Amino acid sequence: MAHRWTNDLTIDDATPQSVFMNRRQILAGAAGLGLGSIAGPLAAKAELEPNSWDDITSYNNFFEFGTDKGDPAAYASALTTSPWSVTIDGLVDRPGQYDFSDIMSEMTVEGRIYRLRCVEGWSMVVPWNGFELSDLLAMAGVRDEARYVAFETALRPEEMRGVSRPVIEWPYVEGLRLDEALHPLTIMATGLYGKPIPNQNGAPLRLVVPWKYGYKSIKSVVRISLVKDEPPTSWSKYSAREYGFYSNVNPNVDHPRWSQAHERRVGGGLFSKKVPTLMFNGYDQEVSALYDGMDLAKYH
Ligand SMILES: Nc1nc2c(c(=O)[nH]1)N[C@H]1C(S)=C(S)[C@@H](COP(=O)(O)O)O[C@H]1N2
Ligand SMILES: [Mo]
Repeated sequence: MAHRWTNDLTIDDATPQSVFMNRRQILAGAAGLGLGSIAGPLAAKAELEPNSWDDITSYNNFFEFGTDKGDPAAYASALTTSPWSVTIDGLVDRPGQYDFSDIMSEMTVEGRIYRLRCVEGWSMVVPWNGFELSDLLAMAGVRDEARYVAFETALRPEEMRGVSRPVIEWPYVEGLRLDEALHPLTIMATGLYGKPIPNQNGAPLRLVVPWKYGYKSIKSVVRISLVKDEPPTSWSKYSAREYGFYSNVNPNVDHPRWSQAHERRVGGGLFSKKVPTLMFNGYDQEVSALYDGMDLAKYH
């Protein structure tokens, strides 16, 4: 619990972020009074208009089920998501295989409306339900030596028709620096529009890191490991020059093969508009302090 606030965020009292922080503290207090978990809508940015359920659940990247945008919606129903457990291991006090329903009984699920910016140049606004990753990590007890968090997606060839092809090296793996993982914007999503998250979006739980390109937000997580060194990630293994470990959304650092200055908002119809991509996907105020003094072109 205590480590949630160690990020050195400089927050002006009038920012939406501080309202959000206060809300969190109120929720934490309510939980302390034995009121259990409280579900409530929470828009990190009130002006965001979410994409429709249909947009969010029919235009997906989940390569374990194929590389076409419609493949996950067509084939991810084959994934058995109950029972489900997440192994939390490495540099933690309480390593183990945590049952998904046991996790849910301990976590406070909230609504978070976040932008999602895919490295391919499209974007959506998604009303997730989920809990803060920091709460899950606190459950396992992060040891002082831990510096990074590694994540792994399930690998089930009998249920995942896409993994017979070596699109990337399976299983899909991702990673965050520990302070990024503990940041209050970083969640494990378990729902969408107040309903359980559909398989194509990463059921039963997937990471969401809204200031990074979408591929960091790894789906259908079965393992979370606290480690000392920067872990390998699927897309860096595929091409480190194109997909770095950090992968922060940055309109000033182009992909070697295309510009990242603009994005196409999915769901805008035939003439969907291109809009400027925002630094850290619009979460600049909340997260830029994490990267103070870092060359963001080098650590892309
Ligand atoms: N395991 C796994 N996680 C994944 C992917 C994937 O192919 N496999 N695709 C990523 C990419 S590229 C994006 S843009 C987002 C898409 O999330 P969505 O389909 O819920 O919009 O999931 C990410 N997480
Ligand atoms: Mo993506």
